[in-house]
Amino acid sequence: MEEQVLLVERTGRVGIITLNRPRQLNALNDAVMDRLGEALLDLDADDGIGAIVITGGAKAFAAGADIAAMADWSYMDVYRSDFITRNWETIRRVRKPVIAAVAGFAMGGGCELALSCDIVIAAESARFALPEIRLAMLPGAGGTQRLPRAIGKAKAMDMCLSARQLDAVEADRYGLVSRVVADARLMEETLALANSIASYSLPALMAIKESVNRAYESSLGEGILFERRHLHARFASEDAHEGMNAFLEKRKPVFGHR
Ligand code: CO8
Repeated sequence: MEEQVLLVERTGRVGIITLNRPRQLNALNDAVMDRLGEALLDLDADDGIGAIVITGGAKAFAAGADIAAMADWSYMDVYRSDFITRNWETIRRVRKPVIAAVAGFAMGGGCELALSCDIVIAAESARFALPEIRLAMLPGAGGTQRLPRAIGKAKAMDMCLSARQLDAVEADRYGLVSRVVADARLMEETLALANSIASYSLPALMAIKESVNRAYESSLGEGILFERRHLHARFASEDAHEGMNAFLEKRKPVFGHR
């Protein structure tokens, strides 16, 4: 029987994707990353979904790219197949909020996957590292770019050059994660957050995600202009008028996600 390397479920307006290679500590091979990309795009296209959670197991969110799969590859193999760009980058096309729920090891590509998500909830057991230097490799799934943007150059250099592990408290202090929760409450807290986010107007969520991401890709002036145009566009949405009127009428808004 084919191994189910990824589990996908829907609960209310939340899609949950679980990495499921526990024996390999959820090492990320092509099968996993192809399936992850497909699952993300499916959930993104589903009108009944407002937020997506990616999680792993109790011991590992993901211990990185699958070293066993990569060990014999040549330069021409990875260049011609567009390794990483081909499937790992699919997450960048997702317009709905994506939350990583991380327990245990988030190493190498696992840490980079978490960094690609919009919000990271860490269990107390979470351990983050970019240990590629030990393999004479480099964090090549966005790690050298997203980590300094997340935690600054000094901390990022320390992690990338020394392979140092951060525990959840340190990761929280540096801004790598959004919140730290007890392991036993990881999914409960993550789903409460995801459900609350998914209850808001989807086009407004998408506009906010796009605007925050723009901060990384543009000058302040360009980013502010982008944000302002998105704000102006909110006035063309039914949900924004519903949200403001509901506030004034002291009732709960009913969003049609339009
Ligand atoms: N790839 C393949 N298999 C793995 C990986 C991995 N990344 N991590 C763990 N495994 C396997 C082990 O080989 C072992 O298998 P087996 O039982 O068959 O021997 C099983 O998972 C359990 O692992 P351990 O016995 O090592 O468990 P420990 O609790 O002793 O240690 C660690 C846990 C510390 C997480 C340890 O497994 C470890 O150091 N793993 C490797 C971490 C790592 O180096 N990650 C970075 C990989 S490179 C990467 O992610 C780069 C991505 C970006 C672009 C690609 C360019 C390289």
